[in-house]
Amino acid sequence: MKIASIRTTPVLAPLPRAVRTASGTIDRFPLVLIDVSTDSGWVGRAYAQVYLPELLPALERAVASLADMTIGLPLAPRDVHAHLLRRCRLFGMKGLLGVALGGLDMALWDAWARARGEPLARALGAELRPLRAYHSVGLYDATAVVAIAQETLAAGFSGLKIKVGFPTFAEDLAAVRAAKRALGNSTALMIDYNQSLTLPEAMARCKALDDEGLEWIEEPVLADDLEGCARIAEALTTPLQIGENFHGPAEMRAAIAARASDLVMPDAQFIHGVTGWLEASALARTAGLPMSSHTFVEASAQLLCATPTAHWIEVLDAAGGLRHAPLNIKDGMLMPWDTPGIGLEWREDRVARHRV
Ligand code: SMN
Ligand code: MG
Repeated sequence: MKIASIRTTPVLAPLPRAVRTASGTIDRFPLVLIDVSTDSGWVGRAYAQVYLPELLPALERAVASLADMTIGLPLAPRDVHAHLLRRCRLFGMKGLLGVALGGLDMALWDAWARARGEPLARALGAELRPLRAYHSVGLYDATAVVAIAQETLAAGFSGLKIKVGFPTFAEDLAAVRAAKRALGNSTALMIDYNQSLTLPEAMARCKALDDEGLEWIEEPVLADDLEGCARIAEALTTPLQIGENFHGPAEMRAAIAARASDLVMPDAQFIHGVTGWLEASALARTAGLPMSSHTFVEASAQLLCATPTAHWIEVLDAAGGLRHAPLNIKDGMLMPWDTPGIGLEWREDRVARHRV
């Protein structure tokens, strides 16, 4: 079976509500939908995402350019991945190109699993199982966060992650305490600074939050300041979480070597797709690090089933407004879909409406 053609569709996917972070707001999710067709008629679907609408054309071009290098190759996702890494060695595989590789890789594995008639997890040798799920939302002050926490409980999540990084620490603390009070003791609370603090400010704020019963503190400083991350992790009892900005498994290896965090949460596209995730999950296992996901809830659900140290699945449903199947969350857990591949089918009417 050979790769026959690859179609890219840029969209601005609607969200139930904007995601405000300390490092910018996402109103609609800029996605490139990727459809791989094979000469046997199997189709694979995935998407890549970029947080800025202005970068959507560049991401689409990056996906299409890599796709051009794969036409006519056998549908063997690991071999195609190795081929693309080799072709791009002189330039490197970071930023937009790495993200394009990640999206394309997911679409190829999707086609590969569909051709076997199995959900991706099962095709990778793992059984489907419920995954501990948390609701991931933006930045809310102490008043607004209460309604979000109540919604999280009603929707049956095991946890809630809120953004922090207000101008003052007092505002962060007030939001954390209000969320915690509304959630009660049996629902976890995580917080995410989205790299917004300097090292001294992060050290001060994180230490002051250390007794608030948080499940983790995420990205307090620049994600590539591995030494700064390690110093904060060392100073805290609360676990430090990073990983959404690991560009490929090699960056995760470097972070582990630097003891930059207690937990890891690679992003399925930034880590270079299914192939990169499998490498990353092996690194997490040998280092003994719990591994969670970042966005990409559909692919991540399948992948976490095959991840030895699987921890939490993030539910930030970037493509939910364009997709047929709803997410299945019950008793705090997300149940991965028992359908071939990753399980993405687009609602074509919605895709047409949100196409750029
Ligand atoms: C995040 C980053 C970018 C878009 C949405 C959410 C965030 C997360 O850092 O951890 O979900
Ligand atoms: Mg984050």
